[in-house]
Amino acid sequence: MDADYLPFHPNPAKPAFSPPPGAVDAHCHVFGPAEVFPYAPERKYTPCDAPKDKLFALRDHLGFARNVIVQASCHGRDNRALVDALHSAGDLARGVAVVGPDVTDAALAEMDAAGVRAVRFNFVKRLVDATPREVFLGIADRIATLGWHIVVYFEAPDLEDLTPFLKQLPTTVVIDHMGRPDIAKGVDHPDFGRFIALMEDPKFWTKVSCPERLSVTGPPYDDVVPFARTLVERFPNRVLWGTDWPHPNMKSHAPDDGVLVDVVPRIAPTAALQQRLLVDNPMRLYWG
Ligand code: 0GY
Repeated sequence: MDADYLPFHPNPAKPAFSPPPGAVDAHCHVFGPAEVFPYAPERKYTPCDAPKDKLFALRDHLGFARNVIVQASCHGRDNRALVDALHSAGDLARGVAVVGPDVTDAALAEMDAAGVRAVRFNFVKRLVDATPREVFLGIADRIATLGWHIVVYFEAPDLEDLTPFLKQLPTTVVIDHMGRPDIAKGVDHPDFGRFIALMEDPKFWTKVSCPERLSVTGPPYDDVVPFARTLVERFPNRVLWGTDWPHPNMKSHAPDDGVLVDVVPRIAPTAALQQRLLVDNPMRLYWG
């Protein structure tokens, strides 16, 4: 089965930046291997296999201690590859699952025991068929009782329409990839202002991740730095960072994860900000 996009970087550089002890890569995926954990029939793309042992080797190579593994759309609602990786990682990983309204309480309890701490609601139209909002609200009420939170993935043009729904959700809400701003518009554009206004509500967190997807200029992603740095400095206790390895759907280039880690000191310029971004915040949310 051939992947629809570039394979992940085979040999990422050792970053110049040393993450603080206990650093968490709070957004990454495991894919397959397909012969053990087949991809979902309803998927919108076919990924390259990116199994757990490769993820753990990358974690060690980059100087990180822990992972938050996020269920991606290519595995649909079949969280077996995720749960298997969590079991292998022991206390060194937590998970974000994708479930439907038919998920049983027993399945939720099993995922909780494995280390799942959130569900992901995906609104990106090229990745998933739409789910009615009442369905998401029903799932939200059920996972709230487990103490889980909600991770949402959407693109900037959908923010205005989604805002009332997001505010209605009963848990902490983590927004993937800064709400995917249009970097070409610049950091002072009202669209990014709308995202910052949403973040003023303390229920919202965001991942200052994915410069490789958002950048117009490419590596080392200078054009994305002001967006992420603004969020880190303004909301230092509600930001997370992740590699997004193995970078599904990247067609422009296969990002070097070492180069991505070297973006961190540019968006979190002090040791205190780095400690919150990479250690304190993810530990509070996923290991607290
Ligand atoms: C990401 C981004 C992407 C894919 C998914 O669930 C997914 O398939 O999240 C993307 O293509 O933007 O966060 O890894």
